[in-house]
Amino acid sequence: MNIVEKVISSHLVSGEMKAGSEIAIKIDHTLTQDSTGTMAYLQLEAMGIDRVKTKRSVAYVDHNMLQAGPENADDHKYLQTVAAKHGVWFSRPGNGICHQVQLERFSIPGETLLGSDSHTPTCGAAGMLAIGAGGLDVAVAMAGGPYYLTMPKVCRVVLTGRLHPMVAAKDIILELLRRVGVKGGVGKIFEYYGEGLMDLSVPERATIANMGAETGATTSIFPSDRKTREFFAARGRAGDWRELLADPDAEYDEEITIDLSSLHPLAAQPSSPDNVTEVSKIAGMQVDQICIGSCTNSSFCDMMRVAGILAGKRVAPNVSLTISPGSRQVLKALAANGALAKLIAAGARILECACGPCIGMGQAPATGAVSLRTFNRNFYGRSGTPSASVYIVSPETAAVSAVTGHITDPETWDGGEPPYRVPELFDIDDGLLIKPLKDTSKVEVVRGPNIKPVPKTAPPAETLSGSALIKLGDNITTDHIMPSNAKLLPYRSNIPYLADYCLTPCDEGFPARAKAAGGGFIVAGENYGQGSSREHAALAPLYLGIKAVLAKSFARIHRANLMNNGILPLVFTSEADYDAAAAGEEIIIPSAPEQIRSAAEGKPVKVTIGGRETETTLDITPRQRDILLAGGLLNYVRDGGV
Ligand code: MIC
Ligand code: SF4
Repeated sequence: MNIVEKVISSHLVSGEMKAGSEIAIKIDHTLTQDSTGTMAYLQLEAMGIDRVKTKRSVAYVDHNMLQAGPENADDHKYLQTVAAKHGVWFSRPGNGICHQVQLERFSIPGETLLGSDSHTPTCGAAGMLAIGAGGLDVAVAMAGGPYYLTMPKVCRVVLTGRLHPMVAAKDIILELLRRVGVKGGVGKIFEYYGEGLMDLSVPERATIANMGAETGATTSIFPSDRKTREFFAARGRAGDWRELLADPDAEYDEEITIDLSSLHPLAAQPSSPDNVTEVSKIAGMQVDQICIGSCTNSSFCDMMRVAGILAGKRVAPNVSLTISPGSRQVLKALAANGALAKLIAAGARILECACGPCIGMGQAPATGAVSLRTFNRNFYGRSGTPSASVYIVSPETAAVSAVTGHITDPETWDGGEPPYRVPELFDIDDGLLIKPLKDTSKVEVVRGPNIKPVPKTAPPAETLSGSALIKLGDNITTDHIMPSNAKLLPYRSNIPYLADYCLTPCDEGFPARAKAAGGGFIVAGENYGQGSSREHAALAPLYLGIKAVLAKSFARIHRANLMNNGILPLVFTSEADYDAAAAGEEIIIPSAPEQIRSAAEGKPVKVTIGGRETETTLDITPRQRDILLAGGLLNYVRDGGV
């Protein structure tokens, strides 16, 4: 068996491990973060569960950290108390970015993790099967339910050769993105293999597993080998390590080979992670801002390479450089070995261990600025400044460019690759992790005024009708559908407020039009809903009365989020039907419940668009049929479904 099959077969609850068929797996661990977590715990509470049933569930606070008003702190209080009430670990603000901390403290090779964040696959670096999902799916897993997914194809990524100095793990994943694009991983798991792995530490593998999410893949996974054992030992967790390798005769659905020695530093240009070019081709471009950090590149190794490059140098006068270490463990190690002092001396602006600028929580660049970031997404508007041009690069490229003031190929840097030493044993300090209580009977859940109830869903009406409220192109991200920035993130627990910003980066008038019409439909192109796991990108449309989205194709997590909230994800069967559809046209789906039933038997769903009879597909399993007929997953679970 390959690694994916080994983990799935040992967790299989139902279904057959055949690519394309529905399977359900047992979830050992869950994680939530604050911007998706409030909804997930409100949903868990609505299920009436006293205590989570997983081996370990952790609630992190890492996104909503600006606290410009009481809303963020209200959410933190709710999360801390609701976690305590339900036997969930709580990672306090300041402890670090969820994926970094989960990898360092809680990853276990061969076990499963479901997280309400699309970068949950980060723990695949340590041989976990780690999958991102909507908050409601995670709530169901916390309540002990299995996680349903389509058995993905397994694509083996063979890494041969060795990286040149100053070429980084980030360049490997950018190369994969250059080859497969932002939807090339849909329906797949990337399983890594090859001699090239021997030079990649777990944090470097984590950069790759993390950003595999940008291909649309279900997840990415690495073997648990000697390197993995070193990682666990250095974190005082040797006992959690176990070997996990593919069998020598393992089979794969697909294979991609990357010769590491052929790679040079790469950059994703605005505004898509797959718009990749060589750094040498854009070298010389003046830079205004450089941000180093995020769950992709904030490990101890990343920070040490940056500190080595910046040591004894000064940030160029035209550049504002921010650095956010990924966790308190990383920050303490940098403080102890003097690297932090070097970063400060070079003029870096040290930010707290959190997502920060990656999700537009502060550090929005100047109008029209060029911003170089070591993050994973450069979607339009995500930095908080729509006119800014955001490039995604490695920490090496970022640090070297911070000194020169313009985009610089680190292979031309005469200092070469700075050496650094990884501690044999990190300072283990879990002081900001609060363990679950045995007796939770005295815990009071605190709900500030910012915590609003989850919108209710209802079973579909006999006829669904309304107009096409908007027509969109390809690759619409969840950052378009439900933008997140310092002004909006505080309202993640307040759907009525957020709904007024739904799809506004595409069309300012959308929310008002949807409200005036009492709801309707969205028409979109390929890969609709790529990016984040935020359920809000389904909840806000639900609140605005959206009944179905008609698209050429959907991103995995968003498609599940739509169905979980009772919204139909219909797929055009012909290009011409999409081309012909126009905003404002009337859309009618007759006999909706009946058509949902027959869709589960493989029949097309008939839709009238502007008077034209059109066939769409709704590729659903019997369980998904029942979820849609119940008006969403919460109703389905409440009615006794699993
Ligand atoms: C992101 O990187 O887009 C986020 C913010 O972490 C999201 C979660 C969210 O929207 O809260 C994600 O990746 O799922
Ligand atoms: Fe946080 Fe950015 Fe990672 Fe999302 S991608 S979890 S916002 S650091």
